[in-house]
Amino acid sequence: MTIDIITVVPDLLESPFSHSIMKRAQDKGLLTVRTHNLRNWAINKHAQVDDYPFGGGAGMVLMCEPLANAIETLQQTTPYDAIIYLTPDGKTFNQQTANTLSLQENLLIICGHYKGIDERIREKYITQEISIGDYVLSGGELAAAVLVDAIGRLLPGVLSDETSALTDSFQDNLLAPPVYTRPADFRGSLVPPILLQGDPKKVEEWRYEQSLERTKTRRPDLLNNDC
Ligand code: 6GU
Repeated sequence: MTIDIITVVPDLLESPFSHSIMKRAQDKGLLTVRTHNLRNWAINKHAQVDDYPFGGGAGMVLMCEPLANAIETLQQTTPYDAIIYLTPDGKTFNQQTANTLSLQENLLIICGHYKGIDERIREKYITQEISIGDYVLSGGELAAAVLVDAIGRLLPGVLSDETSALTDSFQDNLLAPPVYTRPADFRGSLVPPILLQGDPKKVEEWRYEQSLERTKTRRPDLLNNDC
């Protein structure tokens, strides 16, 4: 899968994909992440990509021309399955959306900044608008890192069997059960004995019960929810 990201702060997106699972996904050739600096398509020698909002008010707006040119340039070499704009007024991101997007071949992500992007770009190019939650970030870059991570780890071959995404919280609308590692006795605090007894079926049952219990108490909304 290839994910292209258009941003005014490409530096912000350097580290998140350079470590751990995202790095491995790229090293294995399963995921390609390319960031593109919107200023490469600036309208003048001042590297201008934003301007004051018509009608007045605080903040700047990313202009049509640089974004249109950036998107159209990238489209010349990559047929995008989705062009995603990251914005607090988009649809809230969840595991279901991550699953669906992980089945695509080529994604283009647009990071907004300041007050956002000119509405005409949204109307003309954007196929999907996504928010990562009900709070406001200063730009879409951190949201892009969240999306790429959540999607990238789902690509076949990225996770090993042991870390399989199939047992993730939310993959079955249940929160993950508690986990323990050595020592079995930490300052008198003991690991649940069933985990030490070596009966995989019992362990599986216990984990399921714990998941259910945890979901009931912490996130009852997930239990009657088919998304
Ligand atoms: Cl996608 N962008 C910004 N700027 N703020 C957000 C967001 C996105 N999702 C939640 N807050």
